[in-house]
Amino acid sequence: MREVVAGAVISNGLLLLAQRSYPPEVAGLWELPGGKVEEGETRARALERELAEELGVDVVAGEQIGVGVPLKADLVLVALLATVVGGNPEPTEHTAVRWVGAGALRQMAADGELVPADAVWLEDLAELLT
Ligand code: DCM
Repeated sequence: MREVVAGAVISNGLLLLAQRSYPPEVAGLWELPGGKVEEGETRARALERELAEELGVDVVAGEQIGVGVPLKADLVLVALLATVVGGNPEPTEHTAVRWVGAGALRQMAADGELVPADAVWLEDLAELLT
């Protein structure tokens, strides 16, 4: 089973979202940024690496939030809390980033603006933001 790890990066009570640029089915939708866990890598290390690569930000990964979400038969998506310890997120692979509170996050979910897999975590995330 392979894993994709996504970061619930929270700073000053706001959650970091990144807008996908590909593939076409989800381009324009917003996600918790992350990527695939490589062989021999911990989830935490993978998240720290991915956020450095994709957003140029140093984070420390923490606890899992929410449930694992199956993406394919052999691929599961897991979210970890993360704290920024250096840098400001600047998208390199994403179209944009934004910081949202619970209200804006709920509105985006209601408007279908979140990547479907990530929308499963709405209540977990909203709770962390209130
Ligand atoms: N993915 C997702 N939600 C995230 C991060 C990733 O649903 N927060 C999915 C999209 C791809 C797979 O995980 O199917 C790998 O992500 P990427 O294309 O960013 O490497």
